[in-house]
Amino acid sequence: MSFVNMQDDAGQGYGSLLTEIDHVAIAVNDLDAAIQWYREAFGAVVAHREVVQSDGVEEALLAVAESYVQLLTPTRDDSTVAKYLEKKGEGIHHVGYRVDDCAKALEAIKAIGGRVLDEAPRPGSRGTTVAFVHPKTSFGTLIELVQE
Ligand code: CMX
Ligand code: CO
Repeated sequence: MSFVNMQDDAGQGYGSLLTEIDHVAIAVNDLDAAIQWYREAFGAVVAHREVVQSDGVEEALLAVAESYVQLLTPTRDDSTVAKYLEKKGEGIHHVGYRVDDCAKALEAIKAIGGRVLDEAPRPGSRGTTVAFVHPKTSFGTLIELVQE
């Protein structure tokens, strides 16, 4: 089996707007229990913890190389994550793709007829700029575009 290394001099994939997996987000019922499990199982520790009022969630970011595991729990009943937990139970909620320019990546999705959840980039956790893409557009995966 051959392997073609599609990288340019800067180490980026050719032409891709995606520069890194920023985070894998997992919806959990008990944030502290999930943090403890990751610590016991992997020695993983919390690099950042934050309540994001606008999304009705509290999240803990566990650093993995240049990326994060984002443990996510609702802070109120009308949070989208509360609805998710109720309907589907605990599990992978979304994937955060890191991009250099969130607005540009969002426009690229709109240009191919994609359904976006944010018409324009907005503030995310840890000072990032983010925009969400509807899972029905992206093969059943809720995507968060993350610009640091
Ligand atoms: N991943 C994949 N599919 C999902 C999903 C998810 N996380 N959440 C809902 N869906 C699917 C449902 O299964 C349902 O599909 P069917 O119609 O086939 O049954 C459909 O999407 C609609 O689901 P719903 O339960 O009615 O949910 P809503 O439309 O009310 O909300 C969504 C879903 C994606 C629009 C909403 O979660 C949203 O706006 N998310 C963006 C913001 C967000 O997730 N914030 C929290 C994280 C913040 C952070 O990371 O910092
Ligand atoms: Co996220």
